[in-house]
Amino acid sequence: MTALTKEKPFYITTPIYYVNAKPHLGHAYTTIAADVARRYHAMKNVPTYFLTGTDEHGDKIAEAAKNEQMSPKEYADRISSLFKDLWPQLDIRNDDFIRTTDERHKNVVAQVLSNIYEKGDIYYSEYEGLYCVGCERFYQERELVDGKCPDHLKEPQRIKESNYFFKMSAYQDWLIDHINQHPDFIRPKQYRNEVLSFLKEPLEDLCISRPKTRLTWGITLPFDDKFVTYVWFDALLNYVSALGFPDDEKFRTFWPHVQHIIAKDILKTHAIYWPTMLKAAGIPLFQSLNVHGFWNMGDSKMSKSLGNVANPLTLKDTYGVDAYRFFLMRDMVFGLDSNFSEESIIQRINTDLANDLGNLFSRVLAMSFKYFDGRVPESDPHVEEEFDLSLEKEAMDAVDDYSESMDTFAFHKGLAAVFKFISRMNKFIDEKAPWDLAKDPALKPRLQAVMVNLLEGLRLVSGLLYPIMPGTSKTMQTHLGVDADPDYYLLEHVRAWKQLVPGSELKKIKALFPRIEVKESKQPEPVQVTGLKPELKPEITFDDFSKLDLRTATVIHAEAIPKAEKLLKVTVDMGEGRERTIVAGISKSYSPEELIGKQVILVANLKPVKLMGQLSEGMILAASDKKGFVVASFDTKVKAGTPVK
Ligand code: ME8
Repeated sequence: MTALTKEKPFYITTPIYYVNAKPHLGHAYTTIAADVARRYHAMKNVPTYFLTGTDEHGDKIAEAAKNEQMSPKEYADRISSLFKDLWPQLDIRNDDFIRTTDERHKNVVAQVLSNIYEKGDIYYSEYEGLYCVGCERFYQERELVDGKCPDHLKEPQRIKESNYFFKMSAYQDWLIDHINQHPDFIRPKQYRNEVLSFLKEPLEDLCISRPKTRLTWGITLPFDDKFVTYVWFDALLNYVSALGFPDDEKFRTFWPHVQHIIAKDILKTHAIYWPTMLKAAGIPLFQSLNVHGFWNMGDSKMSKSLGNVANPLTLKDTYGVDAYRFFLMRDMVFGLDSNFSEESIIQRINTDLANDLGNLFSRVLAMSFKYFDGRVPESDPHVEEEFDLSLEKEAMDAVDDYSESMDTFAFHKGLAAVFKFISRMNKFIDEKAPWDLAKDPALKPRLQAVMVNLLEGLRLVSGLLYPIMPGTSKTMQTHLGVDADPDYYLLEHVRAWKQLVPGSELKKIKALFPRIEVKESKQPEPVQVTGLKPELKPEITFDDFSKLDLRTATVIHAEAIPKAEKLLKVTVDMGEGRERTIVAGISKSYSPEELIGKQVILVANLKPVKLMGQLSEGMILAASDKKGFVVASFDTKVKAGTPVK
């Protein structure tokens, strides 16, 4: 057993969601991700705290309530409870649910505002600016796309009024330094770069009030009762008010370890407004802002204002809560956008859950019943060693890869590590052929060793899957005869090899995840490849070949090059913070969105050239036929920058 280093408490927050419409899959994703992170950290046996809630003040809510002919508070009560009641149904176990209309929150907002005002960082002035009601914030011209808010695709309103301002600009240089000195402050790194690049231009001060003549639905400013607090200045403070800032024990225990999860739509408010507010208020900064991409439906972001949303409850009812949680965590590369479709859920369930995991589980249990009467056999370590019958090394590698990924919110990678081990176990069965060993009584010690290793591997998998699929994890443990012991969910215990007690009883299972039958499956047309000339090029020596530096790389950005019909400008991550730009002639075969997140093989030492005015620093390998290109990739993800031989 490897002793784990002493870990610190863990405090995780989601954005508090606006109550102007019902929850959809995007909200479910963030909140499930926070739940997964919370459960994973609980496995390290540290105190954890998980906060979510609703954001209830401001123009947007006042408008929505008016449309429903309700008072803002009645309206907020109704929608807030939809969020609050949804989470337990998705097996989300938050410790607290904050509402910005809670007295405890309003008091903290007033207190922090007074502190900053007394310090001299809030002043009164006239302002004219462009305001997006959807985002509840003023936009600078340079942030608009074709004069419109990039998220809501609407022109902002021009508003001119006297208001209170927070001297955000005074903290610009300090913020840039802080981000530079703390590489994990904003992650993944493309968002850190985005914020740093935004901060290259001068920051404006932040308008933090709304006159009551225009809006009354908000927290009254403690130093001027003719104004309410700007909704973002109010909302961001939920992360401290919920812990009982400033004196509560909870605040002292958890605040120093806070991790925020958000999507990229609210990057600037969290990466710029929030740290400068904390600094001005004399509150220590958060540890990391963990930023994920958007779930898209069709070509655009799934959003309540666009109306193209997927209902998390319907999906959960159709596919089951664990399969739904698994799909969300496995399919989205944390940080990048993902396209949602029901076909992709079905594919994940059938491939990963029914085939790879489910079949393995029922196969191993069925064999245990057939050969050992449904009991865990004993295994002789010498036999394991002599005949190479141990899975321990692969299991430990899986735990290490899983932990490294889960620690940095790369849930998709954590799951990929578990499923790599699952395929290893499936291969192990085929290689060791227990059915052959069972034919010869002299080979019984080997059969025992094989089965113990498989059962042990499944116990380990059941533990690693707990944060993502708590129900499945429990079902697996019940069938492996170990569910009574809460220790089985401690990472240290999960990692310890050979925990199953010989002689203990197993339970049969039909199917952990039944396959989903798709009635109309459209088979793709077979590709007709004609006119290919398979002429081989002249021979080269091994030395010639070894001059090539081939590396794995992950596509992090791709865009069309104007006026270049076939070219895409592709930015790849080569690991260890190295990025390259490649101009690739594959735009007829791939859209930029399809490429993002793909792992490719890069000729990394090709002399850079300029193509259509763009520097291309390498080449991406692809198969080419009459129909176009298919980019070469791997069946399992490998670390970016790994040499390809
Ligand atoms: O912005 N894909 O609330 P909000 C992925 N009240 N995640 C999505 C998503 C999508 N298509 N759509 C929404 C607010 N989300 C403020 C926050 S915090 C102090 C105040 C998720 O209801 C994602 O987490 O618009 C995103 O950041 C959040 O919902 C926005 O929720």
